[in-house]
Amino acid sequence: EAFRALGSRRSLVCGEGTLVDTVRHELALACARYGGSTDQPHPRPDAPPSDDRPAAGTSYELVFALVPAGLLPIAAAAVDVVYRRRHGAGALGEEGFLLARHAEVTVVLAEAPAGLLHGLFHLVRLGESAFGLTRPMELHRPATRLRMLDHWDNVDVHPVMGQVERGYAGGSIFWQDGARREDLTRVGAYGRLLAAGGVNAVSVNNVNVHATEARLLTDRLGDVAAFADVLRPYGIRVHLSVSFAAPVTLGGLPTADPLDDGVRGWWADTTKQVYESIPDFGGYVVKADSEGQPGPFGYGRSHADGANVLADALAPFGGVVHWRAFVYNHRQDWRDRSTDRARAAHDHFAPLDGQFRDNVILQVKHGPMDFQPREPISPVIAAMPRTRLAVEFQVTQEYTGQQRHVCYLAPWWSEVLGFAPWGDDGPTVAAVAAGGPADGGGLVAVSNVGDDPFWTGHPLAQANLYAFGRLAWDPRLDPAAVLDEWIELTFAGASPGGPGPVRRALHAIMDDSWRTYERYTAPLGVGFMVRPGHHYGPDVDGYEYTPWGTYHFADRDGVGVDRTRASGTGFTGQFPPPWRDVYESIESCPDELLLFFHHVPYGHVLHNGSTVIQHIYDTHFDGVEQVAAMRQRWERLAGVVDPGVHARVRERLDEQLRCAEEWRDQINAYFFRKSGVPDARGRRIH
Ligand code: BDP
Repeated sequence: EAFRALGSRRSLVCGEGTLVDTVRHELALACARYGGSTDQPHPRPDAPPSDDRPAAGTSYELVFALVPAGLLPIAAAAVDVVYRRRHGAGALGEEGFLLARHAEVTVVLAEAPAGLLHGLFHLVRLGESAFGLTRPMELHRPATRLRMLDHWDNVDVHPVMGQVERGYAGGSIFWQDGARREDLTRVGAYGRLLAAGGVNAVSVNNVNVHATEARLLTDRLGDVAAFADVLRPYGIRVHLSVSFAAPVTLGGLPTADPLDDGVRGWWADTTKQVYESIPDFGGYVVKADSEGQPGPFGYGRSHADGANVLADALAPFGGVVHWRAFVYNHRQDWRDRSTDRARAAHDHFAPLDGQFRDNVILQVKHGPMDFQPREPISPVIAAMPRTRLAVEFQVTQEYTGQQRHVCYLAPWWSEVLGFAPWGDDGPTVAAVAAGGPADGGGLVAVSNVGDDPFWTGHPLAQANLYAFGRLAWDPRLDPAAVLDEWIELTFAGASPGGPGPVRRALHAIMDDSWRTYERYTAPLGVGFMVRPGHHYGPDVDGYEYTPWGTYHFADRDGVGVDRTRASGTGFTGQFPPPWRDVYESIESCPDELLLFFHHVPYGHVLHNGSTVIQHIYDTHFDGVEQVAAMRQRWERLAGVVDPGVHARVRERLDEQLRCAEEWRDQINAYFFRKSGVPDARGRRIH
């Protein structure tokens, strides 16, 4: 339905290449459905390309064209002049496009085929308004070149993690019971879905590389090539997670030491073969020396040594290695207060700045811990000016309700991307990921998609997938506006009462849902009060006396982790000014991160005027009430949205309410018992 405005028009597509064919194909499908027509110029074999003309006498309403091929039969030349004056030639790049409305024709111009594809989806978003009487010219190009989704999908079903590690949407779309899926229709549809949001790279297997997945690099490479074939028409490159130990486990070498010549040769040969079957292969993703994965530490080498050997193998083919910075000791002694997991990535990587090859992208989780609903940004982001950094998000809702809870994450990502690590006058996190004059590392996220009929288990979790792509394309977009786009595209025409009621209800349910989730779970940035292992639902002390480095230190007097330089782990010192001082001081530390940085008494008064303990009680009661209100709101959409979608969301909201009550009761009771402080408003705390 979202294609109606395009599909009902007379359109012309000029240009060649796989992605231009995709645009043509999309338009043809839409026209077949909505009565429009699509054409392409008929080149005369003897004429130079600039003389190509569409059939005489046809007037088009929509034109897609590659410039400078300049096939336009309309006054696009004028458009072109204006565009060049404003932006200079070459401003569109590989994926950018220009949208103009001239003499009742809507024109999309691009310098490369991918630009036309992105222009197509932009028009789909605009719908009828792309054909309005007046439209100012728009120039679009992505903020970052690499916008990638990582799949934590296993080829073999893992005994604990299943087919998809941290997957909440059924099985893998790529793999089933140890093999590649025969029918890749859904993978193709996924490519289309991702292109519509702006994603252009996908890694198809888990970062925890088990024995079968390791072989995707060699004798099972054909599987990866098959995915690449299906995703290519949507401009999506395939990447692969590889094991650092591959030279030993697959190559039969005695060592995987990155400085060993045999090892270097093995990576070079193996990579060459990869490019022989997948010429546009994106590159490798590596989780090394992390949570049991092999890495350079095993050979007394640094992570720069490790990453560079893979980078050298990829460089001749234009590939990149995404090297993850998620390196920490997961077997630490919880009695030893001097080890701080939050410090680990910076301790390991900051000293290596400047030592990585240009095609190494250091992939840094946005927070220093692990995708909690609230964390400061990772100080690594501000510590490596001579390294290409990618910022990693988690679209799959491991710690944010596992796609049983509504939790629209774009406001959170937007806050992170807009954060200025060096203070208001300095660059933002988004600017670091985008890079300076040279390319940055871009944005990466763990996907939330599976073989579930709604793609994401919770139908409303699709909005997170879409929003990630859109924010990766343009980090300055307003999350509420992105949600609006998603609602419009997803529910267009689906409701008898028009889109108005659906839109209002979904904004009411989703806009603030991340903060609602934060309210009823672990308080004030302390994180990790989840059930160990699967990470769903509350467990107040589940991680407190474990080796994972995830503590809250609640006792009878107070709660929180002292990460100050003055008396704690010194983590605040990893930030540049002004944040190192803002976080260090209990007076200036933002409320929502107070317990991440400080251990405070329960009676400590927050900036919002409440004590810590009263804030915990209040937010937990409020959070549950807000979930109850979401549920009521959704009830009123019965008969307005598709019954299948309605039933699925209703069932999830019931569970969300049950779980939110469980969180409220356990968190409040726990802190009441620790502190002995009653609720000032006299509510019942179990
Ligand atoms: C953690 C997940 C774990 C992943 C790990 C990672 O619990 O399953 O393997 O992140 O990012 O959040 O490697």
